[in-house]
Amino acid sequence: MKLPFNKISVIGLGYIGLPTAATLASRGVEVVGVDVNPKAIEAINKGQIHIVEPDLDAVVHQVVNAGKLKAVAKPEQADAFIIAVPTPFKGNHVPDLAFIEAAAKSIAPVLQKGNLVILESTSPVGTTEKLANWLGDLRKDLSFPHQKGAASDIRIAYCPERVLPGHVLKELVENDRVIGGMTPACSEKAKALYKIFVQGQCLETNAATAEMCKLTENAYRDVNIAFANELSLICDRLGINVWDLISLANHHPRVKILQPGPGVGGHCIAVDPWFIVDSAPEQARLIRTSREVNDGKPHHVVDKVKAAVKGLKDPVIACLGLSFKADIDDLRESPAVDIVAHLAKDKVGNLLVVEPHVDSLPASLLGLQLVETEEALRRAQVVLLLVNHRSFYDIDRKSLEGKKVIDTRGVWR
Ligand code: SAJ
Repeated sequence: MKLPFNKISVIGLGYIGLPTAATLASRGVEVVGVDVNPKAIEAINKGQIHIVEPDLDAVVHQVVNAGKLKAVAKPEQADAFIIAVPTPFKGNHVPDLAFIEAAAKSIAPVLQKGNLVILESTSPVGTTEKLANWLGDLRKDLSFPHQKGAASDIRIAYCPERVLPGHVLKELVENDRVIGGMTPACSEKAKALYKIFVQGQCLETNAATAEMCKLTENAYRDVNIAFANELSLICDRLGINVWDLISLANHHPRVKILQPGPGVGGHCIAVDPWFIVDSAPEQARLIRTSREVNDGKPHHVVDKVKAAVKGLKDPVIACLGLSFKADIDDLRESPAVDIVAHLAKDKVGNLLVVEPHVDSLPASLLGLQLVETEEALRRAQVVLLLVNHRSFYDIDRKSLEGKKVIDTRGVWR
């Protein structure tokens, strides 16, 4: 089968870029990955990976050995460019587009007539238009969709990723994809690219709707988690078991409440809703409040621990779980880490930390003890469960007897 693109360049080889590059390469396309991190380049060119994602190492190993994927520091000519760089926010929750701008500057010199440029990074509405403008300013010899519409030399589209960390390789292929071309011709070309590996539907729309769609998906989840977290605060006040309550309410055929927790972590759900708030601050009231409710939850947990240790002499506290969600080893942007760090800073007892998925503690928890579950439970008077790892469900309830238990995930409800 002849592929519609012979050579594709992926800018940014992180949690999205590397799996995308490897998947494209596994379909026979020549893929050049570009990254600013020399360690990432070195690892990938050896057929290894620098991030944690199940099964990705085997695919990268195979495509690098087959000569289909290589990593470089500076972009070279290609038929299509996929930009998958981070979009963090600055102080005051304002989105920072510096990485996208740097990516645009790096590909501008190698762009050729007929090229397709796709932005995948989570972005505020209007970013694809900005990207087109940055490229247009640097390459006056080429025409872009915002200048020439369907007749443009370069096609540009916004196509967000929506894969769940831990299931990336499967979801990249199976999930439906939103394709937001700056013109219908741009969408058509981008769709041809995704059809190389996507089995789900490729749904065409415009760039602004596609940008908003990505933000909406994560804001929807954040608002729904905030509802559950707010319920947990109300139930604490009223002396009701929130887990039983939600389970009962969810028997209603049209009610599906999510689960409360110690707060919302990860790199997406706690960030993306702010991009909507920044774009429409007066209208995005519910979205902003949900962020505040979810960001407030770790403080509520810290207060509960402080109340639990009152009156105890030299209290020992077992903190179970550090990752931002269950059964992964990713500790970044984790409310569990923040809670333990806060307890340590305020010197709330002797903290024993349990995290079965890591061998060492992150920098913010240096000085604390990382121990096995059994030891922590044996020594502690207070047990604080922060992550619903599968192994914690197996804990013998007898080992909790006589201890004060704060279960933020409903594992022992
Ligand atoms: N959480 C709860 N209660 C719940 C569900 C989740 O407290 O009922 C917490 C988790 O513990 C975690 C946080 O929310 O701290 C986020 O976890 P998650 O599993 O909801 O989502 P992520 O961040 O791993 O991935 C999300 C996904 N988006 C949606 O489900 C709408 C994923 O599909 C996106 O691709 C990803 O963000 C992204 O890259 O944007």
